[in-house]
Amino acid sequence: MESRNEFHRDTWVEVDLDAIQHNIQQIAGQIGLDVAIMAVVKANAYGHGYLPVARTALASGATHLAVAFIDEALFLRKQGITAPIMVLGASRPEDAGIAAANEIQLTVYSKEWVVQAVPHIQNKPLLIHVKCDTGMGRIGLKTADELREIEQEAARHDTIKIEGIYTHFATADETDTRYADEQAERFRKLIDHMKVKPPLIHASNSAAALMRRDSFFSIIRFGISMYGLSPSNEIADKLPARLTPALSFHSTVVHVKKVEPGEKISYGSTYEAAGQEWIGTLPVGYADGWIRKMQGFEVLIDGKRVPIVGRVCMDQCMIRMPENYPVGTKVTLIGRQNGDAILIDEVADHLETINYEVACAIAARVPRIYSKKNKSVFVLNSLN
Ligand code: PMH
Repeated sequence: MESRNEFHRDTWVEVDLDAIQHNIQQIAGQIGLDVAIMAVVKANAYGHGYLPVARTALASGATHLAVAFIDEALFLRKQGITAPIMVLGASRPEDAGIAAANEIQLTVYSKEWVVQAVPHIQNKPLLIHVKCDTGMGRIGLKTADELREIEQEAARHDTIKIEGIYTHFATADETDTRYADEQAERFRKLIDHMKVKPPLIHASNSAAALMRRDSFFSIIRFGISMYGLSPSNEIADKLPARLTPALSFHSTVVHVKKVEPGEKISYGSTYEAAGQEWIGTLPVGYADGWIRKMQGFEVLIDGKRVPIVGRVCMDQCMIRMPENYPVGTKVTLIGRQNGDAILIDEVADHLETINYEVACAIAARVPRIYSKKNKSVFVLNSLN
């Protein structure tokens, strides 16, 4: 695969590609053979790395990829990905030509967009997915009239083909299904109005794919749970599949000191040693996505939980250690050590956010190490 890039810092992310394969196999077992899987790899594959995740997903049964923007799709094409890629976000009509030339499928939700896009398309046709806003309130058309207008306009041009129609749930990750039921019903009604049903009809994100059998249609858009994470805390213990988190986050003690009672640690001197304490310094900070709010949370060292003390700096933070662990000792920020584990959900709870945001926030400068069948296969360092 990729050439083995070196990196020179003691903080890294590990991505277990077998876990991604396992999670895709789990969902494939749930949805059955007649439903396809679109792997959602936007935002650097939720922080896991575009290319290794895209390749693993395609090798594990996904047939399509989804990203948010054309630039992400172009990046995948440049790296040699030939599978169908769709863009979930809004694109400019002027970019219809470059999308078509690169076989990138776009999201469309107005007739005007089609009219403006057509002059930009040259040889290859543009495949579009019509987005319906059934209650998410983000992008999409709402009425059968708007849908008919797009269908009619697309039918007038050989260069535009409606490949799909889709919607997105706002509350599929909640146990109360009423709002999602309404969305599904609105979506079904809109599909009924279509003169010609397109090849792909889709609605399910991970939560709907896991929790709503009525919403599979022809393909699901599988994001967060491909990475082994629950779409929400609310449904975490109700999931029908056994998911394995793919990402872990590690650092290393790079400096150790014994401090005396009253000595202060880090900016603002917010932490004061209560007694004689062993303080370790880690080369990870808020510029890596390990944000200042992590102060007061814990990390694992030697299988034990220890507190982060003092303010988190841009590139470093400090921990209080129960004993004199030597420089070079591995520290786990997210993941397992011996019997204990710090789950990404726990970090998200501490930060009053969701697991999606924690994964996406791990900065590009943190090297990613990929493993397959327990072997390290390659290192991706965005700085190379
Ligand atoms: N489809 C669309 C249109 C999406 O925006 C997303 C995720 C997915 C599918 C995949 O969802 P999942 O990761 O829950 O499986 N989009 C976002 C978002 O915009 N904010 O958080 C997740």
